[in-house]
Amino acid sequence: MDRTAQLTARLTGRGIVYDPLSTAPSAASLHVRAARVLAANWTGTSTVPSRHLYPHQWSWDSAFIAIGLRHLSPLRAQTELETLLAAQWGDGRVPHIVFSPSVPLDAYFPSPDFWRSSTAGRAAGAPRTVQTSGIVQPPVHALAAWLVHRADPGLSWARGFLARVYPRLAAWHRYLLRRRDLGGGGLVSVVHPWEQGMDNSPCWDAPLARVAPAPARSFRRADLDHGAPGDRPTDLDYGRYVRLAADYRDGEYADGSGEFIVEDPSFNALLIASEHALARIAAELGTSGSARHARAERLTAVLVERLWDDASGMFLCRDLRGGAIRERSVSGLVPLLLPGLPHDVSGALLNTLRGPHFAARTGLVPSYDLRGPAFEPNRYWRGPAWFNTAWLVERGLRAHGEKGAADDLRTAFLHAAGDSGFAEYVDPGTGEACGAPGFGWTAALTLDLLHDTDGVMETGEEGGDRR
Ligand code: 9WN
Repeated sequence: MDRTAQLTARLTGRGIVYDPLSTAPSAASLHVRAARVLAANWTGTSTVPSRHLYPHQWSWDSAFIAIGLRHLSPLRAQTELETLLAAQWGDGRVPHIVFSPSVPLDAYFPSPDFWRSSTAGRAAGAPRTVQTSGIVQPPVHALAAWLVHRADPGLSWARGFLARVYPRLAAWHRYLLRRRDLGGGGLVSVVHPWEQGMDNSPCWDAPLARVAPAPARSFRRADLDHGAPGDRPTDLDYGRYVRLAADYRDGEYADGSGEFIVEDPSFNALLIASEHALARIAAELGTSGSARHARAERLTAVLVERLWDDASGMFLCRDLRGGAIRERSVSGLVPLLLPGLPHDVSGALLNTLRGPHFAARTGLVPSYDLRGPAFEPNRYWRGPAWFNTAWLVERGLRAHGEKGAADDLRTAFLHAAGDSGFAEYVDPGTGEACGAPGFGWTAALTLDLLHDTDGVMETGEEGGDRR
């Protein structure tokens, strides 16, 4: 056997798909380098997104990280999710940050003394022994739990993993569906831009404009100690984030009265995908998942009814205090993940992805409309390409049988991730690294795309579009 054949056999044996004609040694070295990032960011019970910029556990980061970790260590992947879920509040919410007590207070702002979860969150059932934030992030967790279980069912059964996480995941979805349907139309609302995860997207400019910023002298940003100001949100946006979070805290984290209430396509699509996953978990545990699958199908129909926009060929956000939001962001493409979309909707989404607003030179997906008035290639969620959203779109393309486009996006992802040193995000035109290096989900999802090339997300009951 020659060297190439030996390498191919070795990688194939480890579940890495290796194409000797294109990316010869890079698949192996990418795997090793990505694993090193995850080892460096591992705290013993969870993984930080970045040692310096984000030194605690973040909710949707942990879900994406677990999806990648399952290829390295299913035990670590299970532990990652269990650590997060252990910080769940009594009302079912899974907090967006679980603070590490060993990290100095001034390492990240807003810190535990800002959120005051164990006092201000008492009525909502915040845990007493661990400090958390009081807002949430997108519900990718049931999807992650299902994929982690499937990576090593033997270990999962032996540890009772699914039986332990299922009630917590069910309570999490219940919180969202019952307490966060603030528009009364069936979809879940976010009450802070950090909840949606794409913090300073131009989609929030109009709803945020109504919010009086907290005075600049009332807080100190820690992010600028580690990130370039040109890559990060502006001080004005930060002041508004702080005001919204402080108001929510001062209202004891009760839902419904805040100034920022938005229905977002990506957040809801991830809930739907996770509800399908929860149905599969239920079935695996011996109870019927069909009611959950049916609910996920109903939610898909509501998502289309409330947020689909024919004119732009994608989903748009809805500001419940102000009306339609016309900005196009990658959030409106994420529902491609759902196999149960009407055929004309998925077809239009595919066209939009290939069209002038989202077809970037690197082959990645920009976070915001390349032709939009607010586009900035380096600033956080106002244009740069992020790896979690690329992964979601890649899985969506596969779910809709678009193998060629999915393969191209996968190749672009792996090149950009490796070349950028697993950056937090990159310029969508040049691939230039931005934000934090050695970023958790970039490394984890690199591993996932190296190992899981057929992308079986199992996000529907049987899969396939509705005609
Ligand atoms: C606020 C951790 C998080 C991600 C978010 C990303 C960024 C935090 C920040 O980092 O948000 O939650 O301080 O900017 O926008 O998606 O989960 O990686």
